[in-house]
Amino acid sequence: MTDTQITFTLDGDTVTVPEGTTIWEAAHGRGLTIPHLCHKPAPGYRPDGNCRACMVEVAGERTLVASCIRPVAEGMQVTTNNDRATRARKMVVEMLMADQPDQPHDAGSHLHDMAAANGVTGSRLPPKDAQTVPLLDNSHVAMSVNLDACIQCGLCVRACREVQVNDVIGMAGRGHDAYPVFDMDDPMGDSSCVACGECVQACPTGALLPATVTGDSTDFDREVASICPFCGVGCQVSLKVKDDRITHVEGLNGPANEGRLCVKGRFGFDYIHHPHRLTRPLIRRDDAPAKGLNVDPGNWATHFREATWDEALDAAAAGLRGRGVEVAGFGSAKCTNEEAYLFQKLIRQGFGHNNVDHCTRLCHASSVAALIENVGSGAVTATFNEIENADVAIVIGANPVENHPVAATYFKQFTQRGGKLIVMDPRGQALSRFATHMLQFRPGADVSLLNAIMHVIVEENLYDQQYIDAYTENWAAEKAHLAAFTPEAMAPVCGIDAGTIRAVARDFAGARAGMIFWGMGVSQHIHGTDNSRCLISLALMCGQVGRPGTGLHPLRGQNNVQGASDAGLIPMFLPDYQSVTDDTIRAEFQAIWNSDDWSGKAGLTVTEIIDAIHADKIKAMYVQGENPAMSDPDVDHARDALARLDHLVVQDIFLTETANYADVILPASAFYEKSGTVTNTNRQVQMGRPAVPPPGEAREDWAITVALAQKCGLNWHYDSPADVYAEMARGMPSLDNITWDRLAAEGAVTYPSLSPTDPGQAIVFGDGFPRDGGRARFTPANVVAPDEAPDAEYPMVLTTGRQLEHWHTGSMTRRSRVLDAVEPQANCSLHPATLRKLGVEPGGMVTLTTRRGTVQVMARADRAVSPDMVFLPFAYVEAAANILTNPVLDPFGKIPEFKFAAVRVTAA
Ligand SMILES: Nc1nc2c(c(=O)[nH]1)N[C@H]1C(S)=C(S)[C@@H](COP(=O)(O)OP(=O)(O)OC[C@H]3O[C@@H](n4cnc5c(=O)[nH]c(N)nc54)[C@H](O)[C@@H]3O)O[C@H]1N2
Ligand SMILES: Nc1nc2c(c(=O)[nH]1)N[C@H]1C(S)=C(S)[C@@H](COP(=O)(O)OP(=O)(O)OC[C@H]3O[C@@H](n4cnc5c(=O)[nH]c(N)nc54)[C@H](O)[C@@H]3O)O[C@H]1N2
Ligand SMILES: [Mo]
Repeated sequence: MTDTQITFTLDGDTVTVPEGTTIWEAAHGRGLTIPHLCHKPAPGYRPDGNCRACMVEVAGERTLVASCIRPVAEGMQVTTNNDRATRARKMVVEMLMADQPDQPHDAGSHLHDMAAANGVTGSRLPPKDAQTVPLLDNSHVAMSVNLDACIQCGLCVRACREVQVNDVIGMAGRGHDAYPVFDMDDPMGDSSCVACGECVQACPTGALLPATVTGDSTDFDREVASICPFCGVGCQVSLKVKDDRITHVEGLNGPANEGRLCVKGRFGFDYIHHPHRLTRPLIRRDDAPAKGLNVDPGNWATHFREATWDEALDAAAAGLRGRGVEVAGFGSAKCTNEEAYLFQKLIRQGFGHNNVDHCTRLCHASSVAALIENVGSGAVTATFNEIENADVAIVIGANPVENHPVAATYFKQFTQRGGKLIVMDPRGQALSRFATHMLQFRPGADVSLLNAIMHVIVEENLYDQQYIDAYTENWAAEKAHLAAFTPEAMAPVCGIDAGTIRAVARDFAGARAGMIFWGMGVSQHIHGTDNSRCLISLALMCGQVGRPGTGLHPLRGQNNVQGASDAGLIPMFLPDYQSVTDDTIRAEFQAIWNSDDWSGKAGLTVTEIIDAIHADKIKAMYVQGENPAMSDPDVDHARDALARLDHLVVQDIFLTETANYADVILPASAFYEKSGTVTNTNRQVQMGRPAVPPPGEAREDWAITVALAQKCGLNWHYDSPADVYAEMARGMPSLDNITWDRLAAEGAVTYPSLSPTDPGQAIVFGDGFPRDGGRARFTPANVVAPDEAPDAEYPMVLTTGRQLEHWHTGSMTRRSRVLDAVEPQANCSLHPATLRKLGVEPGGMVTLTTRRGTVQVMARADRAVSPDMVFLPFAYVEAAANILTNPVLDPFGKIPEFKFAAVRVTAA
């Protein structure tokens, strides 16, 4: 669309709209309902003009025109409401209705709405002949296929092919007999469908429906707009609620997701209704068995007894109050900004020190360390959606198709438009087939590969001298450092040939606009900070920061890990990464909190806290919405620490592995049961709203923390999350211009926002960096080998990570009906040749042994995994990956090396 305005007449009224607007859009904008079936006004579905349900009359034209594809023209006279146009539209709708089943699958479908709006009740036309294709297919756990309601509009094909770029659905047959098929006409449940449900959301008739909808998708009591509680993409969702239960979910047009969702967001919501939900506070029984991983979450009465809130809070506080440095806290990236803020404030103000951390330590801590060091800010420099304006993008150590699936749809669309995608991962992955270059290099060899790429950029003079001069420092040192890293010297180290390294260097440096996305494969190493330093240097030397289509984007993991970090849930930082060691800054927070001073020494990190428990320095803990008994490295060591504590308070929605060790368990509300703000990977602060009440006596996390603080002797008073937000924003310049009321009204604002009406800056640092002198820095990095080299005893490499359907420690997703049905069993992946050597059939059991421990797990054959590696997801308690992982830390980010351990694999 352009700035040029067009004036025309619509049903006699003079209307002015931007050039390029269609008649349908102009009419829609004025509240007129013209039927439309082949497109959706939500983004992503351009009109096709094929359904003819939107015909209108244009003066001077012989035939009626399809309003959805006809742009308005200056002076055009459009009539939508005369007899001829109305009759034509009604006829189309009537013909479609004639073929609909007598018992509609979805009486609330868009087609039925359109029929009602056009006064079509029955149809005078004969129904079409009996179908030759199988009409009903309930082979999928999440969706039903009802082809007797299909009108061949093709929206499902476009949903699958163009929006999600999955290419599972196609059309078979011709004309009136066309019908959608999955893969090679397989039952949907047997096809390669990943169950994003985009087709269901697009289908206008109920031919494709969520399995939970039977009869009428509008049969709900209310719709609530909120944010998906799973990953850092932060998709906006519409929750449909009946009898205080969520029945189904649709994507809303949020800034990050534009209507799209993935399988977890669309079908994984029902964990909140699981019978294992904690509904009353629990206190460990005096006669309980010794602490250990021995509680059945559905039958805990031998270990715990129910208590009133007052009794439980008294018990929780009794073990914490007055114990100062013996106390530590793990807050939650699954909770809201307000909840994270209160949690760190409680530890600091209540116990006088900074021993408070959360899962960011296990996640992007090293990336953040490198970003703060060299760019001056730990957040992304551009939203992932900016890939729309890029011509080259690197995805390194990240598997977004499974872990940020909605972001991945934008990455795939970028390649369809001709964007060059460079994937760097020791394991093949779903983005590989979209990649211009797929570099399947040696695990842990990132620095050698990246330095070699940068060496070529220097050698061939492909760097951006003007940008370097204007915006950076320490270039001379970086340039000199890179001289030794020739592609020829690095090829044997990283396993990628020199020619490919040169080609990749040329493609990235030659880009008009390039972006770099990275994940856990980069950060979870003892050299994680060095890995990120290289990525930052690579972007800087090519001037690929601060413009449309450029940027550094560590894909943040948890729904609110960005926000929890921003809110100060970090041992060295107060809110907004302001140093706890700075007396002036602490004084500012003392004023805001009306508090005494507390320690000016950085606190202990997640794994340091576990070690301090073993050293008897920390004796009591408050753990909110985090499951360290599964997520920490060398988890037997972590579990022993939890058992050793003399007081553990766990606040969760389920009786997790961590809660097995608790003295007091406080039942919290799940995300869809509370209000509060969360901040996604794009720096978009978004409003979460409660859809259903918490079960039983469960309470919102913020309210529990406030009550506990009061019992610990703090004079706290907050009536609502809005109160907390107002206080939090006082100490956080990043939230300038972003008030609670504004978020409530607008749903999302990106920080920084430069004025009360600025939607926020999608791209930052176009005119310098928030460091002294305004310049970003090059920090040279050397090759450091992974801590544990494979040897004769442990000859292979263990790498751990994630799968699409499961969330981390499984507490939520293994309690979701659909997700658990799709991926029910603990599994690992091995190359088929390795399985053959072991004499194990795919699906058979293997034993994995490292220096820390042993697990037995089912093995899948997967050619994406190289023959000397095994990939193990960490969601399954019965084969917990972290029994095996190496707890050794990166010295800067203090992140463990989850991505590399020497392992022995044997047939079980
Ligand atoms: N379905 C699902 N989605 C999630 C999560 C979940 O649990 N489940 N968790 C969320 C969270 S908190 C996070 S942090 C993100 C994580 O998202 P990702 O970063 O995508 O997560 P991982 O699967 O741990 O690892 C990513 C990739 O790193 C590769 N890798 C392994 N070793 C190396 C190496 O040495 N170098 C390089 N360059 N790559 C390597 C692996 O092969 C893998 O493909 O996902 C978020 N989204
Ligand atoms: N081997 C291995 N280990 C890893 C990783 C890896 O790649 N490999 N990745 C690491 C990374 S990146 C991360 S981020 C961590 C994640 O580690 P954790 O954060 O410990 O994992 P989650 O399972 O997400 O734990 C979240 C907890 O919050 C609870 N919860 C959910 N919603 C709410 C709520 O509204 N209120 C409260 N109070 N509780 C709630 C859930 O039930 C769950 O117990 O794991 C790390 N561990
Ligand atoms: Mo994470």
